[in-house]
Amino acid sequence: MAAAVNTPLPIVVLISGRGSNLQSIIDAIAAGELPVEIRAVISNRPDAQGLQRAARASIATRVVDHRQYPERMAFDAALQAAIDDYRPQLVVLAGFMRILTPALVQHYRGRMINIHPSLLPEFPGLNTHQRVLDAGRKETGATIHFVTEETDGGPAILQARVAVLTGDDADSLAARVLEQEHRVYPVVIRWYAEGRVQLDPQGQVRFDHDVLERPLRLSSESGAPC
Ligand code: NHR
Ligand code: GAR
Repeated sequence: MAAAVNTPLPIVVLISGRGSNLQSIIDAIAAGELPVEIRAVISNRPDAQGLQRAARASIATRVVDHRQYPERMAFDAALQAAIDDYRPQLVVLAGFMRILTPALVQHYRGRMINIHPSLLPEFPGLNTHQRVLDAGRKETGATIHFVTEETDGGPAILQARVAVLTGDDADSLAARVLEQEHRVYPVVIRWYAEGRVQLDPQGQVRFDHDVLERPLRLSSESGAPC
């Protein structure tokens, strides 16, 4: 029992680009704040900057280039085989930009999470910050959720809120939301590693065994869930 508690949770991180969320996870592990081991970072783009971040941290990297696969099913089969080579207990989507097929999603049911830069269920999909601005919203944020067949529609674990300011453009808004992403993603991954967050058989999120009626937030003062 004691040994199991001290064993870091093996994870695989999927990226498509810059990898700043990946970096926040790497940094939290290095700081001793996150009891996980990144077994591999897998990108669908060979030029993703996050691959260099992984290499710098001596983490294994793989590329499964979606352009080499004529169909989504074939890409996802190759991706799933690559992930399973590392036997992760959790798969973390961090700026991963390809919609995943039901077969892959079902294979990792309850073991795959994503961070999306809006307050879901509002503004799923791409180009979120510009759409938030065009809609005249005063508030936006980020949502961490379990991945299901419905893109950006899986049950939410935690949301971080960000005010939209006068004069914001998509870039300034994205930067402030990203700061919050870097703060909250390592915390939720830690909860998962500690067994505090689970997807139950009914498809509901449980936190410390209780069903979540709404997504958690993090108190900005104490960092405690609320
Ligand atoms: N897959 C499933 N099944 N469910 C989710 O919740 C998923 C998912 C795959 C990715 C991330 C998501 C986001 O946070 C994510 C969640 C890409 C697209 C998209 O339209 C939409 C949502 C997300 C990621 N991608 C285009 C596609 O045709 C390609 C875009 C590109 O390659 O640049 O796959 O926003
Ligand atoms: C993040 O803001 C993430 O929420 C978003 O892309 C950015 C990736 O940044 N994800 C999506 O839009 C998924 N479709 P990063 O590569 O620096 O972590």
